[in-house]
Amino acid sequence: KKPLPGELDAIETASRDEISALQLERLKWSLRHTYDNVAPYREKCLAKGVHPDDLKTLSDLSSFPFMTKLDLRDHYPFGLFAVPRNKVARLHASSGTTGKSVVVGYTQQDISNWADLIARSLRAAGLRAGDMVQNSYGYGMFTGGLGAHYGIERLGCTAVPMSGGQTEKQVQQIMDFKPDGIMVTPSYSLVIAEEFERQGIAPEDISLKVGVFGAEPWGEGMRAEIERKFGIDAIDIYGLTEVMGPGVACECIETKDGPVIWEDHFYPEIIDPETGEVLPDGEEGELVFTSLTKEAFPVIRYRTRDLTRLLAPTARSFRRIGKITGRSDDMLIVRGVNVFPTQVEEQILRDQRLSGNYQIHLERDGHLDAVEIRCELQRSLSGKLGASEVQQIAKELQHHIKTIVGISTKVSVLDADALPRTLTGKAKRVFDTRPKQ
Ligand code: ADP
Ligand code: K
Repeated sequence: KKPLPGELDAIETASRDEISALQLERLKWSLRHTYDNVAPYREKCLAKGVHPDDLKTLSDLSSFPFMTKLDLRDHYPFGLFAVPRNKVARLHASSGTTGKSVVVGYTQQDISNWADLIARSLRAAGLRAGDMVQNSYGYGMFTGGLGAHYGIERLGCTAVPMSGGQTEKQVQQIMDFKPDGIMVTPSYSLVIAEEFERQGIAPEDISLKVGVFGAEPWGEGMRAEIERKFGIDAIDIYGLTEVMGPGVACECIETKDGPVIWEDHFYPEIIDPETGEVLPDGEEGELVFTSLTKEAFPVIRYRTRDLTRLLAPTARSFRRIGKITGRSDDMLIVRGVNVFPTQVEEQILRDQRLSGNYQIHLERDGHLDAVEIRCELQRSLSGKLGASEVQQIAKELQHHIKTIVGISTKVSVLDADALPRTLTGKAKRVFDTRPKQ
């Protein structure tokens, strides 16, 4: 399991001084590249009176402006790209705070670096060239499927581009092809495990040795359950679309003590989400990333909204992140898919037959997240529609949420005024009773 000498990239075991020197050199390049080529970020710097030449040490970064999801929305779709569109080899997208998604781009070099980092992540997870990996992350605009795919191939493994869903086929392929590894969201892996159980297949008869799980928070309890049900080592991989996709950080099989940040490509900071001030390592706050090598879509001090801590190096020379304990915005993660309540609201407000009042209820149904949307008829229609007409409204809303927001929901259309109103303050919209990780 432990990597042999020469198997790792030299920088993974370099001294802190070597890492800092490389980071500073790359940070200067990245800041300059962004300032010169991304007008909206340059304007932010000018407004704050800072210039890339002011950066002499890594900690000088703290005087530079943040980037947020709002910046991505305001400059949708390509306004923050640092290279001409014809140099962009690929686009991916993730949820934005409203109907418009967040769009990111990669040059050929970016795609290649990403493949290297997924390959490094898989190696940290204990996989090696020649192994077979079933990739059960969703293919498409999500970064999970294709991002993982290129890394599997880069390590020299056999890629099985299964994508998500079709649980029986997932199981059949694992039994027929005998892959060594699987990449999938932790919650969906338990659905696959259940199908193995249903078919009476014991963990020792499953070929898998390692699973690499991410896209949603999961805890040690879930790790133990996954490891027991598959008879594997379960490894945590972390990432986000805006910064690259999966593979920004990944756990090492020898320690399993939190994802190691690939600090030669991403410079992390933890800030107080209220004041924006940088906090010392070990303190809990919001994770912020600056890309050090990205060409098409560089990010400077991108606020992830993920709450966690920076931990000291263990299995590698890079620092680790602790478990993600929550978020400093209202983004929900439903079966690995990011969802903002405002996206759901937008779909409700589009339908003139509905009042704008609604609730989103989330619970865990078996291993998976279940979402119910409760909304109300307009007063003028309440009591005047037949059951089938009300059913039709629910069906249409469910369809719009599925196709535009990307999640399956149960929609309940209630009579006018069925949902409580708050007379003071903000209405409580989200009722999340899922077990906390
Ligand atoms: P991905 O497909 O890698 O999940 P997204 O951009 O769709 O990328 O979602 C990124 C968000 O998902 C992160 O900001 C974080 O909230 C959550 N996330 C991703 N990986 C993990 C993980 N291993 N543990 C906890 N949360 C995670
Ligand atoms: K996610």
